[in-house]
Amino acid sequence: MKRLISILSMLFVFFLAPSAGAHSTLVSSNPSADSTVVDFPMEVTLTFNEELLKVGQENPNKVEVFDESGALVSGASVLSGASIAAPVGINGNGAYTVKYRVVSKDGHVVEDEYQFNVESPIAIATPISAPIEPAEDGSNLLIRIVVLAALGFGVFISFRKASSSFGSRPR
Ligand SMILES: [Cu+2]
Repeated sequence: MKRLISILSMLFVFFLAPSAGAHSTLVSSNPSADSTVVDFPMEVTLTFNEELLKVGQENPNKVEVFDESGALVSGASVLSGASIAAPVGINGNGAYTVKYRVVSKDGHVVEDEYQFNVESPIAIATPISAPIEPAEDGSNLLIRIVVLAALGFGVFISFRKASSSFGSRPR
């Protein structure tokens, strides 16, 4: 038994060890790591040294871009052979972090992150924020309560109707 284990472990080392060093590595990216771009990028593209793994229609590979506040600014990742890209919505200057998690052909997960900077001369000084909500005054609150009560009543009535019609359903 001990001998079998040692033979198996030798086979394991012989066949699996070389592939361990052969998993995907990032070859290039756009915007590239630690670079400064003057135009707002429309997407972030990462290119690896080999095709990334795709299981059926499932894409286990992901690239995400975050702004300085940690907010996600990228959309769904699109895999194309050895490249993976994600559309980004960037309209402000600053440092952006690209995080990726990809699966090599050999099944190994490779994940890392890098940063790039955006320094556009046409950047909006203060990023467009969500519209300012009007202060909740008394009448506003009352309207809200009335609407909520009406909604609740409507749900109650339709529920009663549904249950009574169900009860009187002919057999
Ligand atoms: Cu590997």
